[in-house]
Amino acid sequence: MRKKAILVTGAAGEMGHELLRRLAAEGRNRLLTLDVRPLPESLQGLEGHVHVVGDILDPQLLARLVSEYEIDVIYHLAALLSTRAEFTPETAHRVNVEGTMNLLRLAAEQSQWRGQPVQFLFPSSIAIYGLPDLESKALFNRVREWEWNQPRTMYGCNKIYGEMLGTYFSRYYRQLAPEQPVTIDFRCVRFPGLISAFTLPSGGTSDYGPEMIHAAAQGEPYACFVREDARIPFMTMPDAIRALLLLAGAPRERLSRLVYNVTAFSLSAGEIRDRVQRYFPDARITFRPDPKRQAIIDSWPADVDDSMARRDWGWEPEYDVERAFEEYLIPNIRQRYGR
Ligand code: AKB
Repeated sequence: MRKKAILVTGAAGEMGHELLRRLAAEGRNRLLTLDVRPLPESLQGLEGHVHVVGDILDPQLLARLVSEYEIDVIYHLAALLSTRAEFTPETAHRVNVEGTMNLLRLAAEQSQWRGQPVQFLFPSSIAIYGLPDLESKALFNRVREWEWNQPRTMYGCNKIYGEMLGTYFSRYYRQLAPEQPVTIDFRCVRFPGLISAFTLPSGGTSDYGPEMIHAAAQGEPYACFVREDARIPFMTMPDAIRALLLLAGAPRERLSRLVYNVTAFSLSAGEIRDRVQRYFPDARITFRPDPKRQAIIDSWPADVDDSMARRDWGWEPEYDVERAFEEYLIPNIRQRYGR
């Protein structure tokens, strides 16, 4: 008899950290997590939880998981982020595209075995957008899901293809086969830059936001790699996980799309500096733009329109910019660094 499990890939990463805490707090204790790294100590020992150190590109490992577990929900978080992916685009393609394809195939197989849908949650990103210049960025201020889908990074290309693959698997996979079609209940959220009080990002291009806040709290100088006026949307990590879980829990018939924008607030790098200095007046923040990373940020929208998510599944961030700093980021970060 196979054991029922919720599979979380990329579980040792920033999103995995918050998702596991949240799922465990909800008493969902049949978690099967997968990552190339062991889990951080703080996440070890969750009741009923099995962590596997391994690669989503390893077919034997995935086959073993399928033989041991009946997986009915997959949170596929594993990915190489936008900056790191530019240094190793082929590896990024393997992890972000082939890895996603492997997981979708696993979901299809599971759904056939079970004779029931497997839910597949996929975090996408504002990196799937690509505005050609700053004039367009100013003009098309809050982009909707179907606008400007012209990414300029490998990660953005991988993510938009992941959205398409998920949609294909959900609606058309084996559409001409004689047997019953497989059913994958694919649901996707396009996230803005995410900021956690408890973990630091690595390999992303929106990293300057969280890095600036964490550096100030540690009393360290920070040279921001984008201009003061560089603006993109952001969200706190708890809101990001809330969005994923809300979407996962929404009745299927309420969803008019498979891919949704979500956001909480839009800030320029200079505005983040100003907010940080309110709490840490001695913060030493300078701006030393890296033209290449700046160009990536310039291609991402200043804000996104998330009205579809609000309408279809009641999305609303808990943390607007004021609450994000005042109630979540600053107190928790102060405590973390003892300042
Ligand atoms: C990155 O910067 O690559 C990510 C993202 C916006 O998806 N944080």
